[in-house]
Amino acid sequence: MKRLLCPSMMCANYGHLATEVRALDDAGVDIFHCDIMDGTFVPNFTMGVMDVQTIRRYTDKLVDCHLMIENPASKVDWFIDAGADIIYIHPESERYVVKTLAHIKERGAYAGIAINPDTSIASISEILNLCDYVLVMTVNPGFAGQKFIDFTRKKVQQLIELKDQYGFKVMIDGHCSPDVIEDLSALGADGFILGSSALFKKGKTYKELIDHLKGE
Ligand code: S6P
Ligand code: MG
Repeated sequence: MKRLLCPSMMCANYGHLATEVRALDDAGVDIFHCDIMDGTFVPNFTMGVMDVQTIRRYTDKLVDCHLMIENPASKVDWFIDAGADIIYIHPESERYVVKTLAHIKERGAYAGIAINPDTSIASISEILNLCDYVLVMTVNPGFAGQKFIDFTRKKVQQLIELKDQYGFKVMIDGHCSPDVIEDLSALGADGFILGSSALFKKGKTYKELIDHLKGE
């Protein structure tokens, strides 16, 4: 099964963002992953609307926005207008998740949820049928370069068992090293967010790294 490889753009070199986007696109990545934080839902600030606009300008590939913000309902339009194809919201931060996922789809984008390590599958079972993508956080959201939280592997496995019935893709975010990618890909995960563990500042070209990570 083809793996979806998704560079985490908060790890890119912002002094040369256009060059980075073009090089990653040429290397064969699938989805550009944009981490949007508000300093409240997670203790950090990273990318914003203008960064998404810039990335959109330099690639025709899919662009996702992972909204790590409180009350995302009032902000999803900003990111769809900026050119995002996929919007992930955290159900932990939104009171009316069903309504917001439906709105994302009405706007013509793909709807996704991102779930924290402490969010159970039982608590999201009602909304899985509205999701095109489920992004499983295998670290606590907020920062790149963290350690993989081992107990999240079981949740990945459970979601893989449900994905065909509901029709969503299982995406993994947090410490996706080459070993983690091999392991979870063999289980049936569809895609991986690539940050400091597999893609950036590795002393090799993006093409060399992506060719290897494709595992074909
Ligand atoms: C973290 C964020 C992620 C990171 C990515 C970094 O809150 O959602 O997308 O950017 O996980 O990858 P790594 O390999 O440095 O853990
Ligand atoms: Mg992310």
